[in-house]
Amino acid sequence: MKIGLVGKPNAGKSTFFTAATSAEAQIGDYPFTTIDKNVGIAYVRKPCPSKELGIESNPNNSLSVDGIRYIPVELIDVAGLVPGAHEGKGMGNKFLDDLRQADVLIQVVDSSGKTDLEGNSTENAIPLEEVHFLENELHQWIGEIIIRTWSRSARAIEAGEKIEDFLSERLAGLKISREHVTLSLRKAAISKPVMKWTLEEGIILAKTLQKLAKPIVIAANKADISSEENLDSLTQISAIITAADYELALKNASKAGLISYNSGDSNFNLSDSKKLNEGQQNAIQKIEDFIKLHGSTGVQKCIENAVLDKLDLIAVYPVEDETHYTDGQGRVLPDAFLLPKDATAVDLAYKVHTDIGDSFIRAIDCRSKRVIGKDYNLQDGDIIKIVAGS
Ligand SMILES: Nc1nc2c(ncn2[C@@H]2O[C@H](COP(=O)(O)OP(=O)(O)OP(=O)(O)O)[C@@H](O)[C@H]2O)c(=O)[nH]1
Ligand SMILES: [Mg+2]
Repeated sequence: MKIGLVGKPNAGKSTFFTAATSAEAQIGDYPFTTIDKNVGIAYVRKPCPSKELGIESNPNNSLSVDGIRYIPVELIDVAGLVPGAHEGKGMGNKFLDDLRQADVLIQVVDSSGKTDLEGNSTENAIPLEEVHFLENELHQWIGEIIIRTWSRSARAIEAGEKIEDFLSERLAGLKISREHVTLSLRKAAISKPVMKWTLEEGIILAKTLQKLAKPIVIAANKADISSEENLDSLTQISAIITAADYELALKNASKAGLISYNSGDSNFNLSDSKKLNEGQQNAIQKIEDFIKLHGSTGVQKCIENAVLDKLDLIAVYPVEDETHYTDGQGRVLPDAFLLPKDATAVDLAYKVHTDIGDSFIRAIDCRSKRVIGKDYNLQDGDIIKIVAGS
């Protein structure tokens, strides 16, 4: 599971990235601070079944703290994108390659209006323009890949190659599946003969492909210095209000032992043993007011919205012993896997290991101890034992 952080330069992508992961990225109040991508691990929270079952878990691929399972997802922070990137402006399209493997994107928007589309200081920029230009650049990028050397491609299609096959193969590197291609072709219903397609048709397909294969969550960042009007315009398109630098400050204060705070929380506690100086007290007060008003700093909310809402993934716990919920090494509820809502027992088997998928015999729902088949539709929080042949 990979989430790409995208947006214009200076919007706060690297701040968001550093706040959400244990990795560090360079942060600067000038455009193109980031050139090479940063990759780190963020977490999605789910209730850990250990709590409900009254047992201690012993996680392997994830973490469990106070009855909450933290499931890792990869976060990729890339260079800023400017209008005309598809024609080589700014860093050009090169960095888009860093996003090829992303399943979902979070666009960090500077909602304060204090930077222009190139990331330079200004006044009264319109944040919604960022949203439109970024979509446009993504559509150009995908559209151009579709239509590259089209006359040769079209001849192959005319000669009998199925367009679904051709496009799925061409777009596989962008993590666009055959299903995405089929759905997009159906939705776009382009009547023009394939031989006559130009970039225009490429972009029509790219628009639906992007929605399916790279859906976008909008973070209305720098909300701490935004006008209500700007924030309203973004929340009307379902943006999530964020203050990435507040999240970063809370994370650092927590590391320094000044406060106790978990990402996504709607409050934090000051440490009894350490005293804050006046500057720190003022900063903390501002953050507290923001969180009271908006519910949280919004960073964790964006990540969970991307994974659990946009991608609609569920968490499933495979085990080898259905009575003790352990793996072969005796670890209790070791792994939490994120899978699509329509995933089946055999999909989970393949996720554990290809061999286990290939030799799947049956599975057991460990809560009810009932035997379930290949096609059983997994439910969020399921604990499943897979029985496979050797
Ligand atoms: N007020 C405020 N400033 C922020 C926030 N998030 C980031 N910033 C500031 O915005 C500036 C740019 O932050 P970066 O994280 O480097 O932005 P970026 O999008 O990674 O920029 P590039 O790498 O140049 O594309 C820095 O001065 C940050 O401190 C926020 O939520 N509120
Ligand atoms: Mg950056």
